[in-house]
Amino acid sequence: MSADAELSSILNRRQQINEALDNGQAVKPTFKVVNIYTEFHEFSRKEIKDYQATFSKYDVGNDGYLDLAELKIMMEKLGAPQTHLGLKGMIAEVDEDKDGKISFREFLLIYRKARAGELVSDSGLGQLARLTEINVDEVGVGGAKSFFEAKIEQQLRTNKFHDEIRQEQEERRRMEEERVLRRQQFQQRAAVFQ
Ligand SMILES: [Ca+2]
Ligand SMILES: [Ca+2]
Repeated sequence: MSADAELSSILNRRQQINEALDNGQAVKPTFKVVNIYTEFHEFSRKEIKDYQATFSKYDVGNDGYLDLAELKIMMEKLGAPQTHLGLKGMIAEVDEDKDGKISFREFLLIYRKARAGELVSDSGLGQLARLTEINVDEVGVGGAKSFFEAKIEQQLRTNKFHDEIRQEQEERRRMEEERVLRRQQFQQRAAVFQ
């Protein structure tokens, strides 16, 4: 859903609630509105739009889900056909609500896992992520692989960078504690001589 569509759906819902309340009707709780952009903060808006375009392209039935048949065709089109069991396994790996199909949110989980280095590169989902992440026609499958590995490496470097910052903060905190302790010891010794 685009940001505009998301906003208008929220506003519509609010309007419905207001009208229902005006008419003295009970308001049924709706499902939680999940903001994709907030939940997947590691992706830029552009990246999420690109993933959305990929998702829509293969959601041929246009119902907002990739079902097994659509995923099968998708993997064939990407040049990485999977067995029936393989396809079921791919869905199960991200099917958090267990409805047997992949919602857009679950689709994003694939890329989250891929970037965190949590997917085996040659597994079904690993191939899906790699082959859709970039334009394979432009760089070829080999280029796609190295591009994707570079992306994972970049992510790991970012994590390492954060680790280093944490370590530095920890080190500073420890030194400050030692400084306080030394001053206390000094003051105690000084008190003895007073
Ligand atoms: Ca569908
Ligand atoms: Ca699902």
